Amino acid sequence: MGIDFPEGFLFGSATSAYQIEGAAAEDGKEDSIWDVFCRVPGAIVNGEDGTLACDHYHRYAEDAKLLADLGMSTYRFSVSWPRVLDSDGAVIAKGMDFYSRLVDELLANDVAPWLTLYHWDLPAALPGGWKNRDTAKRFVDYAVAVQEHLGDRVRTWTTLNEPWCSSFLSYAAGVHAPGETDPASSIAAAHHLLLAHGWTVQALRQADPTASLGITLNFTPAIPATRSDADSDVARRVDGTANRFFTDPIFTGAYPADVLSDLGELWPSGLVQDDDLAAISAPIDVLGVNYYTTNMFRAASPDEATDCATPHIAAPDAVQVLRDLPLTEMGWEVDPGGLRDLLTWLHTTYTGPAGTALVITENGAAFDDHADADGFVSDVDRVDYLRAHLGAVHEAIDAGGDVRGYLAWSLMDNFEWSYGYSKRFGVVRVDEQLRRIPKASALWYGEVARTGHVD
Ligand code: GBH
Repeated sequence: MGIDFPEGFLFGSATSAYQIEGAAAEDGKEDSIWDVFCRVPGAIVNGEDGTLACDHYHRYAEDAKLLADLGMSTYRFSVSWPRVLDSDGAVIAKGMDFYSRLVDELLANDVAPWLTLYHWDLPAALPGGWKNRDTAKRFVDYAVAVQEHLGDRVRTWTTLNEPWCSSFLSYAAGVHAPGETDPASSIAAAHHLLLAHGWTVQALRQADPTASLGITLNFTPAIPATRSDADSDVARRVDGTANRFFTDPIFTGAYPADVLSDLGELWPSGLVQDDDLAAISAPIDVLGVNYYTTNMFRAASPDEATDCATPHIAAPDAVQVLRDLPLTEMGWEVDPGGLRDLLTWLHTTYTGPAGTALVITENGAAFDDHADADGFVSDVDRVDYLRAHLGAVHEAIDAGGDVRGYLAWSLMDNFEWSYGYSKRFGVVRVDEQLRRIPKASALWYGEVARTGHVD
């Protein structure tokens, strides 16, 4: 009974710098846009921030051992750009050394380091942030500096985590740093992020042709509530800016025609220059897939008020329709079948033809955890979530998808962006004293990682 993953299938877990490190102003680290955003009254639940977080900056050795104890074969973490380069672009030796020690500690514990260069903590000092094309150039300098220091030991590199969040959620919906609400700016940010990705792939590839390079995208498949033209069209428009806005330029070298036409006048003139799309479509080895849920939409009736803070800039008339599915603490529907269909679509449409592998770089859930008298959390709901999604991954492999690994989000409870510490995604609990206490899900998932078997 149960299922077995192919030999060599990678199991691991993931975190990001701002969500776990703390030490926000230590050893010469400068502000990121998240340090600044957290100071805006009302931006974060309970006014919380990542100043201390899980104190991983000081507990990294313990955390590397924890990963090994749980049987993880790989660990995806991110580097904080303003921790390793100052506002003049010079290397901050102590900050860079932190990541060097972390990598050594992981390797000593037989855990392969998987490095994400950008998980949203842009240096606050960069003028205009991602609205400014120059930020993409600065990103390449940063990436090359990190490669010079860690490239002898880190074999797997992800340029960006979820550029949809760093553009549309950050510059149009205003719920992520820097908290702006201008649709045209969000399009500029998205293009400059893609450009930073493409130029970086070219630069890292040239310096080290043997490294594995990729990008991680968040996918929220959008499906229509009915077969009516209006509902199908609204789902198509959400899917266009949420998903195909990124996959099309990366794998086909062009923005999708329907998205360009939907965005029309919003698209800033002169944004895309000669050779940009050639750089953006530089071949990659791995497409990282972050999947949490699938959303069903219907079109609003003409006089119906919709949420004006929507990041779906081509679909202000989109209304989400909840299905009869269980919800996580985030209010996200649990839909593992959506992950199987997504992987199959990606393999067929984009990654298969390009010879690019798929890895689930994030999947997991927040639930209302309760610790017993010993501090132990028996999170059967999270075990069920992980089991169901691993089953969906296995189905996608059976259907011919080239899926090579699965990384659970997250290794430990951490700073959940605008939700502060109120939402817990960890398979390991972090208590008030910052002690790490594996939950039932960590013990269950560790067994899966060691055996490749899901019960
Ligand atoms: C990831 O973002 C991040 O990479 C990670 O840092 C974070 O901790 C983790 O997920 C958990 O949130 O918003 O109702 O329309 C995921 C961001 C989540 C954005 C799903 C789109 C769609 C559901 N995505 N969301 S909804």
